[in-house]
Amino acid sequence: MNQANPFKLFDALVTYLDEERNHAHRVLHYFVAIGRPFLLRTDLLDGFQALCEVDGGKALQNTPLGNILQMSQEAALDAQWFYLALRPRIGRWLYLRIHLETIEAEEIVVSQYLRFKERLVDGSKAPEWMLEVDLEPFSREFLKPQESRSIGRGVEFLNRRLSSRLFEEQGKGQQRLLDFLSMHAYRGQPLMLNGLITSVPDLRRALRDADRLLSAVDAGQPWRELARELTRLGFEPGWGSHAANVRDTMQLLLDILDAPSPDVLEAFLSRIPMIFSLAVLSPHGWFGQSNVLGRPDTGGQIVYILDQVRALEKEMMQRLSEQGLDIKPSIVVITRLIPEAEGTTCDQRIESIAGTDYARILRVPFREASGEVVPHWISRFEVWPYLERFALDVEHELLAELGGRPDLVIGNYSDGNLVATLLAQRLGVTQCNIAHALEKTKYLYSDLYWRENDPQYHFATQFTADLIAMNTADFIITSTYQEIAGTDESVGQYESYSAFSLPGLYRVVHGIDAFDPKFNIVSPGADPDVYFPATEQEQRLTHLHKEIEQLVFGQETTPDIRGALAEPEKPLLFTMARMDRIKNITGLVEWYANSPALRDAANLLVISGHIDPQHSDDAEEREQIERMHTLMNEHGLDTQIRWLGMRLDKDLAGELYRVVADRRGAFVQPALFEAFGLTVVEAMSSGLPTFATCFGGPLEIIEDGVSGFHIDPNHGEAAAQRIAVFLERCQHEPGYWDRLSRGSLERVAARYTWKRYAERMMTLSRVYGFWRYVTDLERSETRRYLEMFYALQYRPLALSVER
Ligand code: UDP
Ligand code: LCN
Repeated sequence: MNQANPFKLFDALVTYLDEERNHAHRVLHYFVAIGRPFLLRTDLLDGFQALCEVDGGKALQNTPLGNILQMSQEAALDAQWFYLALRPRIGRWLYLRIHLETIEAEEIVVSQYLRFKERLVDGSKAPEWMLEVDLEPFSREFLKPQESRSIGRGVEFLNRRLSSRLFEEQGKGQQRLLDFLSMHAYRGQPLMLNGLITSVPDLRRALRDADRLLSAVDAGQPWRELARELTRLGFEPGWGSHAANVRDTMQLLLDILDAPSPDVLEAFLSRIPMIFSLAVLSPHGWFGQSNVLGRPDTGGQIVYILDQVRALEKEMMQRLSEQGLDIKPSIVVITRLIPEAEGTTCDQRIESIAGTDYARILRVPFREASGEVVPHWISRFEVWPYLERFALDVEHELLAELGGRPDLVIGNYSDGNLVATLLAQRLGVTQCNIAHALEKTKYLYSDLYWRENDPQYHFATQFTADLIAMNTADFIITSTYQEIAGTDESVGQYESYSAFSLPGLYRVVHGIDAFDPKFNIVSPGADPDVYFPATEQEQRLTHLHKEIEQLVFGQETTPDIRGALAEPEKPLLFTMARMDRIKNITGLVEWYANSPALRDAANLLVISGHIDPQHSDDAEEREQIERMHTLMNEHGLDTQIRWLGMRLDKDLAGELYRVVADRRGAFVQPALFEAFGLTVVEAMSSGLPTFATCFGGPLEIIEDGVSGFHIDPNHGEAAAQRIAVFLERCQHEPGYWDRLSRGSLERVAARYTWKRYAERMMTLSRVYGFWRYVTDLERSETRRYLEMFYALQYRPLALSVER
């Protein structure tokens, strides 16, 4: 990407357009001739490249116009104007327009740009006046990081801000810290400080006295034996389990009072007993522990949450024990209760979560306005009219279940984040959001053409909910950097909410800022008890081998299986995903079908969908299943592809990855776009070389050629070639497969583990809880603005979704 100063480039463009009018005219009219009102970055770059390659085109290269096009993200045009949205660097945008007759350029502001797009969509119907949503003025006072590399490292920035603030405010910051420490309690039992310490000098004195006392006792002496004397000094439980760590915590606080540093502040805050109970929201449901994966709406999100709560419970228990508190953590995953549960547990109110002691699923039904319970499953695109009432019902049930408020509310996906907003506001607790997959960037022009998509997707409602929830959240966890801010080439999922328009409804000129310190990248992992390398023989589930042998290499087909491998000794290429269009399983089958080299080198194992399209209740899935059959028929693939139209349970899937690794195969994730991609991490954790899409999370998870390979799903032939070359090389150079396998394992161990996730999450919730306490007053303006937006925009939209 061109990192040159965009303002200088703009001046250069003006001069160029003036001096080289002919060339510029040719370029601009080339794009007009395409005949589309909106052009994507690839259209602009490919078009310009094509122009450079024709006669006389060389003169266009390295011109200011070429440079501007290089940094363009999209264009909007009619017969008179050519508008460009420039993204000179990650998260930064500029807009300009060029008049197609005079060939003069001028810079414009974002609302002008959006307005032009609205006119292109709605023509003369586009209203003169539109609601403009602008959240920027509310954060004018807050410092934000400036560098793209700081995006997603919000807590580091916040710690720096907080520590300087504690220092700057001449004692006021320290008093706030004292107030904060004094308010901690658990069910009426004070923690950290009691009423004896009322001023910062008192606190310093007490800390010094305690330090003296602790230096004289045995380091391992438990809190209970120290309690009497420390309570007399003003301290309550929570500082540590024994003399040594109590002393460490107190010294951290003394250091902060002397001269706060970001690291010490984080270390201190992460020891404060603040989080005893969590509410995790995943409303749209079909949430259970078995037989629930595979609905078009459920997949990774359920796997993620179940693994997440197991890891969080462990971490909470460890911290509580280190803090010397005999308190049991409590985690409640809240989803909707579905009476028509089709043999799953989705109709049970409470279900304990396996592998935990204190975590459970609490199911609360959706209700009609009349109060009647909604009996059937509802797609995630249609849950909107039920959520407000659901949030109120959840509040009652949750308070009863926990015996009080949760300390942290974690939302999942657009619906969960909106309910998290409602709950967190009403209960006054810290809110964390997790998107999993924002739909906005998945569907091209889902904002501009929201009306056309409304009957099926209700994007306007969803994006309005997203905007509200991401702005009320105290912090947002993302799985990757690109989820926030994309790459040099592509726009981030959150970044796409910074400016957009829903023609006829409202226009967003500052919706969210990718640089906001509320963003933190905390990536999930894969359950290490299920996904581990094939070489760990003693842990292997060998009793499953017979079943796997039959499933994969059996010569019989059943109503759930198509194809039988004629040469089972060949390595396996393995893929497993829901059969959505965007997962592109049929794309992979087509690449395979058309690549003699790949067909020669390996068999293909597909676990996806159903064999009989009648077994699917989803139109998109049925269409993909039909396509699979067509491909298999047309290319005669039945002896080379084994297609299992079923969902495997976790243990079986885990062992299967290893069986594929035993045979020196590879995993392929061919999606057109993948928000994160848990299967990629699972395959890598099993030591399986992985080929995954270059669009979305896998681009970041895999380092190309080191811990796997990127493939471009839009260039299937090249992708197939890449896989074939790899397999051939493994034949001649056996160490090559091992090298990639090792690379994958090292990568996940360093970045994608649940242990690391839980540590970060628990630290973040404390730091943001403190930040929320320190800045609460300053946030009320934003809250009021968003409340109005909720009432005037979101509610009518949600209520208009057909029940
Ligand atoms: N999965 C499974 N059995 C299947 C198909 C999928 O257990 O037959 C699991 C898979 O192992 C992964 C999750 O479902 O944990 C899919 O998550 P991913 O992030 O790859 O995609 P999503 O479905 O969320 O888009
Ligand atoms: C949803 C997705 O689409 C996947 O890419 C993620 O891996 C999953 O959620 C878990 O966050």
